[in-house]
Amino acid sequence: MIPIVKGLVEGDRRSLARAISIVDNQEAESRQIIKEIFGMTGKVKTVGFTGPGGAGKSSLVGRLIPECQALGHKVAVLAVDPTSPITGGAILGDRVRMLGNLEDEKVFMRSMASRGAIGGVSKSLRNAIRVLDAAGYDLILVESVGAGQLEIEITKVVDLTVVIFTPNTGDNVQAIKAGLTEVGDIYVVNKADIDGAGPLYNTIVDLIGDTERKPSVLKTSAKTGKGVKELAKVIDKLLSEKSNNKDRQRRMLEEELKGMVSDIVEQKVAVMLSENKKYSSIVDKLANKEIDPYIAAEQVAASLFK
Ligand SMILES: Nc1nc2c(ncn2[C@@H]2O[C@H](COP(=O)(O)OP(=O)(O)O)[C@@H](O)[C@H]2O)c(=O)[nH]1
Ligand SMILES: [Mg+2]
Repeated sequence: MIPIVKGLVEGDRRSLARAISIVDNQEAESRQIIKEIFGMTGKVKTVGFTGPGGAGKSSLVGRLIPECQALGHKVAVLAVDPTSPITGGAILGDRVRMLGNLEDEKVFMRSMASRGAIGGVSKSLRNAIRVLDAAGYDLILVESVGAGQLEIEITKVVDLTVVIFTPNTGDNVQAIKAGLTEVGDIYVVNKADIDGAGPLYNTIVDLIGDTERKPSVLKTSAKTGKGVKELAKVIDKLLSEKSNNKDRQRRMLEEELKGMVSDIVEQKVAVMLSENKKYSSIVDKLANKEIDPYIAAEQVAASLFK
């Protein structure tokens, strides 16, 4: 066992933090770490929190930590915000610290730096979750910014998705209709302490409570703490229902594998193209409008895989 893996398995937080950085930045050592820990993983459960900026994701995650600890979980938090790797995690830390009285030793918090392509973020996240799993954390709360395609990708990596809305982010109903209805296992109207929470809750129940999946819709206030314990219980219940789903785990691994195979093939194709003599003459013909793009692509593919 390499020292960093030994360290994180034995509960050394610095080894853990370092290992997460390594897999997050996809450094060379990442491969060795994953190789050594993969066999130890598979126990962890993950919950994604998504929704518009300012909805109260960080605040709510902060409130959920002690509730989930009270249910017996060893909790870690990952914040995924590629637009703002520093502030994402810093704000989360502030929100959590604000609440005080946390057993800081027990919770592990980290923001993911993963920049760039969406595939890169999912890869970093999957591996960071594995590292935490090997370190003995059994519940990972993942906060992501409400950012379109990335958000959807993250829902594929986690076991359960909580979508958070509030009365004062104007675009709610549009956002709900625009696809977030598909991804949530639980819908939360946060800031239940302010005006408009009730009507928004009713709107969401009307829009999605009746769909076939019947997701739960809850009201919370991260400010007062109201509804947070109930949310923790619903999360816990849904997770234990999902935990025996071997098919789902297999599907998630297969999804990851497909992505990795595509990456390898893509890199190989790039090299093959750069070395292929016919390629540049096909580009010439295309540029001169002697052939159309479909024909050009077929000719290139045929010359690569003959
Ligand atoms: N009144 C009220 N304010 C809240 C509540 N939850 C969060 N906030 C405030 O809303 C702002 C955004 O919260 P934050 O957790 O950073 O949202 P995030 O961007 O979704 O992570 C902060 O000023 C919080 O103090 C709540 O339940 N009620
Ligand atoms: Mg936040």
